[in-house]
Amino acid sequence: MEVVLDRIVLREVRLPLRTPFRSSSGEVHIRRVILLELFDRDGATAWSECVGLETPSYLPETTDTAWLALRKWVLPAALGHGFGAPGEAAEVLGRGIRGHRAAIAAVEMGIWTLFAQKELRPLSEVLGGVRTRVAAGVSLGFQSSETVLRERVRASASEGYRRIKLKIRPGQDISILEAAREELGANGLLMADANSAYTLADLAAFRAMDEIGLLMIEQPLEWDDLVLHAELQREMRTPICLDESLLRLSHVEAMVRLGAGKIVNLKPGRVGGFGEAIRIHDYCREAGIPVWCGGMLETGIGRACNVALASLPHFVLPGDLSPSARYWEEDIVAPEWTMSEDGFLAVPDRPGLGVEVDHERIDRLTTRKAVFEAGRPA
Ligand code: OSB
Ligand code: MG
Repeated sequence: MEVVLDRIVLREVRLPLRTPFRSSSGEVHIRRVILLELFDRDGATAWSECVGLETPSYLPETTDTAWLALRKWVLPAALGHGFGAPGEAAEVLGRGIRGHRAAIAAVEMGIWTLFAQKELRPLSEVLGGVRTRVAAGVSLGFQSSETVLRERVRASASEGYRRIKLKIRPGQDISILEAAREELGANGLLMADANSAYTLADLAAFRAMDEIGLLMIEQPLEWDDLVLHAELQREMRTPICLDESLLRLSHVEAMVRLGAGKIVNLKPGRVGGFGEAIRIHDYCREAGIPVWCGGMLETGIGRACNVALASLPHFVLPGDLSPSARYWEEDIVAPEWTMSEDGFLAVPDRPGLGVEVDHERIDRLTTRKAVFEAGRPA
């Protein structure tokens, strides 16, 4: 089996979130997403999604920088190349490129999906997945009041979510976490994500959080730090989980060596694609580091990729994997992603992504489009 891409279509679509998502790294009202359509020489096609956000408030890469990196460097490396196996893609696409992991990942993940499509196998199976369903958690942004937050926490628990994550920042942390703990009871899985809003000077707040019985605290300190996280972890019982600081396997290895964290939030789009995500998964399994699948407010296309990845054996904690209706009035895939009453998303057992992509709706949502072909300068 070989994949040779002879055409890739880039589209930018704008999809309004049902409710704005507020974190310490800003607000998202409308998701500006790059979608890719990959065409194999033999006629097979696959869709993929780039996770870059509109602003560089989470990581440096954005929708616009990803478009540029795709057009100038990643697509020229991808088009016309003969891929003998999907595991070869990351090296070929990323050669000579520092950073731009989301741009690289978008094509890399599309190539895995294309292999799955051509082999008539579910993407999850091609990745090495073993689960038929994956546990869902919800990531709740800042709410207008503590009353509203309590309602959201209660509603999320009764919808079935198996873990609740609250965004926090200095001044909006202890009280909302205590409120959520009260709503969930002592045994409910509760965690916090700071998106780098704190420094080591906030030790008093961390000490107070240590009393709330959090499953973990995600990325409390700088987005590119490991050393200070190691200092903080020595001061806290609550496990630190890293997100922004982990852009490839070597960062995860450094986290473990330094003691900078005990849990990994794994997003394939953040680490350059499925190949690197699988290497991190395998390393963490060996090292005894729990892994869970993070989210980037994906459409149904990126969600299919996350669900497939989360079916691997060492995804041992619920992911940020909510159903379509938590984000969108209407998703761009059919069937939409739904969650069972006990908080699971089913892993599709159909070939490729396992969901149908709504081309017409995507065309209506498209704000820019560009076609790239092998052997033709862009
Ligand atoms: O820090 O995990 C994060 C969304 C966008 C960017 C970064 C993050 C998030 C979330 C939302 O927490 C997770 C989701 O997709 O539901
Ligand atoms: Mg995070």
